[in-house]
Amino acid sequence: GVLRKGATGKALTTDITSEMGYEYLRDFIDYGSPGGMPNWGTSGLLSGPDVELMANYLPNEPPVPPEWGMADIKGSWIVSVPVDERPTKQMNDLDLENLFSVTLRDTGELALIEGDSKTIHTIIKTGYAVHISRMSASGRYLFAIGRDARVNLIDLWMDPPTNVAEIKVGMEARSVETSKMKGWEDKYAIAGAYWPPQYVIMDGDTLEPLKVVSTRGMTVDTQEYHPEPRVAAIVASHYNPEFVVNVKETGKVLMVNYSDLENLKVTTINAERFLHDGGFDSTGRYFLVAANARNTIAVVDTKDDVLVALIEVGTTPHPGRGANFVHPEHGPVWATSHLGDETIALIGTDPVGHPDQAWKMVESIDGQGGGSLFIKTHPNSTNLWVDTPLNPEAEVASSVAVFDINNLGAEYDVIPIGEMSGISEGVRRVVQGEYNKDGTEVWFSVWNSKSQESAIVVIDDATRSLKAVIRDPRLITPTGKFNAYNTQNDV
Ligand code: DHE
Repeated sequence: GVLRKGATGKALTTDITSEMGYEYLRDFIDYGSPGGMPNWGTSGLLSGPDVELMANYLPNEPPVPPEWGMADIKGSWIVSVPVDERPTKQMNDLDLENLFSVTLRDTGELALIEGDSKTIHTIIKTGYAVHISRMSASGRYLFAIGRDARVNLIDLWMDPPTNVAEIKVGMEARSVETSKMKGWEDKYAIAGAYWPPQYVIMDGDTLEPLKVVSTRGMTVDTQEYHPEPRVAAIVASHYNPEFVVNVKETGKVLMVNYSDLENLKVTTINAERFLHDGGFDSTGRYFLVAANARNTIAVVDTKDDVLVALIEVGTTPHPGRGANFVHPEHGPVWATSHLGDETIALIGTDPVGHPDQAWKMVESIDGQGGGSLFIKTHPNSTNLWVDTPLNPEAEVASSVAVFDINNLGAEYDVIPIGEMSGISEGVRRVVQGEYNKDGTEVWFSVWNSKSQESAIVVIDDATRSLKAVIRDPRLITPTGKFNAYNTQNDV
């Protein structure tokens, strides 16, 4: 956080950094750590002088950034294409369901890539170091959030798809979502900010800011005040007109009911500190979120709005949205990999059919190593793909492990995605598998630094063999890929 109080990583307040000293800080930034800190220097992401500058900066007191209230939020709001000037039907011939929105992190852009032809259709300017994309419930609108807290609203019906509104909900942010409850489709959007620690509810088709709510408050365990409880993952409930807002430093899950914004009802569920990312179980009722620095997965019932369980897993779980599949012995499970160790934890998610396994870690299997960020499968697949982009070993960072979900005890295959890309320069971190709509292909980013070439490698899921490589000079630092249908339907 901006106050450097620590969450996934340790605190970097000046009492600690001055004790560590310049050389320690420099080497740590240079080489990274097995706990998940990237090797910024040796990977070439930061130059030598940049690393030295950062090591010199850290013993200085962090400046407290300004607040960003409704007047600032409203002042940043632009509707470039008003609703009545937008098309009333899809004007392009894109297969919108199999479209991929790809984060081009370091250029602050999205590439819209056609799933079938695998060509870049449009590049769209977004916020700084754009982070995630989310689809509206109808599938018409695409929302993106930049690390500078800029939300972009893109109308996929326009030819070409175009930014129709934008707004800045804070100074720094990571999450955006739209209302998905039946009867409320496309009505509202929400974005969560890291700084100031707050969330903002907006009109779904204009981004007009309607409500801003601070998340500052007491931690869940020691019940002490925290000045910077950042908003991490946000998902939309399918059971109630609510957003599920995960507050990192206080460890609370806020069920924010959007049916009456004037008399806002928020159910606060006490979970565990350092909530970060997570996803639904296969039924869409339970949300499983990693309290990563507590090695715990919290399970929230989004129908009854209660905490179901806190489950201890491996070191620093990082599921992305996690992976749901039916385990041959334990029934439906949800899986996460870890930043801090090589394990993959499987959690039973079927309290009715498999009550003995429900909300327990039923199995832990070993993958290639730590530094994993994302795990993926698809209802039509029997493969479980596990990336390891932050592993300090270049070979592990540039390949993925794939398991047969019907025989998890068998040795996994290692697929050298970085090598398959045909690119020879850089660390070639392989990050975030994402399926196409029908679950026959899985797409991986080969993520190099801004000045080097990157690519997307498409694997045929059934044969685990190379299907296509997308190389294009515009594909600069591709990271997250969001298939429109899968994102819209929480697949
Ligand atoms: Fe992410 C999701 C925060 C660094 C790629 N990332 C998320 C979410 C949060 C988050 C809170 C969940 C959003 C949601 O569901 O609403 N990410 C952070 C950070 O705080 C962190 C650790 C540090 C930072 O400085 O931002 C961070 N993230 C990264 C990266 O470096 C990654 C690998 C590359 C990039 O593009 O920046 C990265 N994060 C992603 C992706 C998702 C994500 C691809 C969505 C995964 C999905 O399948 O839904």
